[in-house]
Amino acid sequence: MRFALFSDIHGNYTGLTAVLNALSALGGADVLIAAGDHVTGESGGDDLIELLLEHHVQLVRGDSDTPDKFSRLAEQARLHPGQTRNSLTYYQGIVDWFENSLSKNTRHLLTTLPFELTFDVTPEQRLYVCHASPRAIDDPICAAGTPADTVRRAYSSVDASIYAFGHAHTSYTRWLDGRLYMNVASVGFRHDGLSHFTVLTYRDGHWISEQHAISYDTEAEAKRVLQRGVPRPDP
Ligand SMILES: [Mn+2]
Repeated sequence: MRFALFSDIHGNYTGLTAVLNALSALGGADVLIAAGDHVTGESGGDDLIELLLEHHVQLVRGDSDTPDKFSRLAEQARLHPGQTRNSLTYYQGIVDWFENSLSKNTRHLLTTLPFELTFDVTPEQRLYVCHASPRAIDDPICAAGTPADTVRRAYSSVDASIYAFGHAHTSYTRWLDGRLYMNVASVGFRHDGLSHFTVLTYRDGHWISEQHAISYDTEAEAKRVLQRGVPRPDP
């Protein structure tokens, strides 16, 4: 059984295309999973969701897939100018982008995505996938340096052999108490011109994990972002 996992595409249509091509060159996978934050940031909208569905990618919901987070941040930026990471213009721009640039169908699909997926590969081997952790869609514990006890607590409500997530845009694998924790991000919102994805294979009683980083045409993506007028975060 072979899984392909990636996360935090954040609208990077060009990066996603490169990932799908690279995956196909590697022989494909039985199950493809995108672990949330599919849109916002780079060029893709309806077209990106269509591409994912065409490739039968199973989707998990991320904290950037619906406008509520951006509405909240816009409110904070309005009340406390200069104290948020980005300006009110950016946050309000993203709220408007959801309304004006995505079809009703795409918005509906994004708001009804599951928060988690579970795959029982054997009676003993369960793969669990969510955007950040089972306790919060934006749990800030997904980076590699998180203390072991914090990680244990964050995922303790779910019993699995492998936990896959994204949210922090750095891929890694980590063994803890005989369980594997994997960050499978990110395809988009990067500064190194690379898109990351993970191939996870269960064969003859063993898991094999491969994490890939591949280049994509950053200029083509930047051009698409400009052409479409997608709001960009402040530098
Ligand atoms: Mn996120």
